[in-house]
Parts: sequence; C-alpha cells; structure tokens
Amino acid sequence: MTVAPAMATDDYVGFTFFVGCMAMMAASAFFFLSMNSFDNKWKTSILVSGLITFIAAVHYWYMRDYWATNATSPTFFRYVDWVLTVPLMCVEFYLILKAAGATKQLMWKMIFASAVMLVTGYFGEAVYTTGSGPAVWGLVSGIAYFYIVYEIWMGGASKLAASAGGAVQSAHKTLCWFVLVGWAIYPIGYFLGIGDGGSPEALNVIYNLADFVNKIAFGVFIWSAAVQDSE
Ligand SMILES: *C/C=C(C)/C=C/C=C(C)/C=C/C1=C(C)CCCC1(C)C
Repeated sequence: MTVAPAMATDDYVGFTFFVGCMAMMAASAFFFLSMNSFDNKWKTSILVSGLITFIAAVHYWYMRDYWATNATSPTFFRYVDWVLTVPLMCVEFYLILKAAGATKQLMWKMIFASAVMLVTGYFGEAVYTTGSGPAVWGLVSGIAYFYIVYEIWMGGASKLAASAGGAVQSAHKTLCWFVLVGWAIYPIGYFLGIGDGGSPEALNVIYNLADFVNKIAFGVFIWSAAVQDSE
C-alpha cells in the first residue's frame, strides 16, 4: 500500500508550501466570487487576479508534494507557474493603464521582457548549474528585470499614468512598487540558492514568500482599488 508522504513537523519549508497552497486556493475563491459585484472595467482585472492565484494553487499542490517527497527544489513546476502567471500580471498592468490610453504594444513589450527574464533564470537554476553559469544567467535575467522596472517607472507606462492622473496614476504607482520591491525578493532567493553552497531551503522559503506578496497581496490591492473606484 502506498501512503501519501507525511510532512515532518520540523519541515518549515514544507509548511510554507502547504500554507501557500491553501492561501492561493482561498484567494482564488475570493476573487472569483467577488468579481461580479464590479462593473466591467474592473471585472476583468479581478478575474485575472483569480486566474493568477488559481494557476499558482495548482502548482503549489504539486510543489508541496515534490518537496515532501524529494526535499529538493521543484524548479520545473516553479518556472512553469511563473511563465504562466507573470504574463498575466503584465496583462493586469495593461488593464489598469488602458483607461489612460495604454497600447497593446506596451503589454507585449513587457511580456517579452518577462519571458527573457524567466527563461534565462531557468537556465541559471536548472540547466547551466555549474561554474559561473548561475551567476551569468542570473545577471542576464536581472538586466531584463531592470528593463521592466525602467519601462514602468520611467518609460511609456509612467507617462500614460501621469497624463491620466487621479485613481489611475495612484494605482500605477502601487504597481510600480510591487515590481520594484515585491519582484526583487525573487533574485534574493535565487542567489542564496544557487551554486555549490546554495541553500534550497532559503531559496524556496523566499520564493514562497515572494509569491504570497506578488500574487495574493497584489490581487487584494487591485480588488481594493476596484472597491474604492466603485464607491
Ligand atoms: C508570480 C510570480 C512572479 C511575480 C515571479 C517573478 C519572478 C521574478 C521577478 C524573477 C526574477 C529573477 C531575477 C531578476 C534574477 C534571477 C533569476 C530570477 C528568475 C529569480
């Protein structure tokens, strides 16, 4: 008879996977059930927030199991999750800024840059894992990340937000902070986890924390902007 892998009581990394999974599920239920109380402009944004946490919940289900069984990083599931959810976050930016005249071109630019960021990060974490590989690919990924930061803080997106003013501008500012501070948590986990002396425990706890901030707190922020705007 096979039994489900038990989780050791001192496995705090496993605990963060477990709690992360529950939190993603709960957040998805919340976003899906509340979306219909908003008008069309916000409904899509909240739907996308729910899709982001739902996709993450499914991946956390697998990652939790993978960690409990192997006690190694579930790198593959992690990056599949990111490759699906990060573009959806770029769509969120676009939806927020659409009122200010954002173009699809801006959205595709950000999706492309985030794809470069994630694919090169995957190379460093899972493919070229020896010698200077992780550092070099991490650096390339970091450059793509800073391009995104630049684009939303100082490029086209910020000009659109400034010209719109009001609620759009303040929502955009908060999104900017999520990308500058929230997204910056990931490279910390990466650089603590890679290489011979790297700690998969640190990497996964930090990634799980970052996902909590950038998927759940991010979605709650969009929801509260929608509530304020609907009052
Ligand atoms: C929901 C998932 C999100 C928002 C994931 C974001 C991931 C990143 C911002 C990852 C960035 C990385 C670098 C900037 C350098 C090192 C490699 C990465 C991929 C961890």
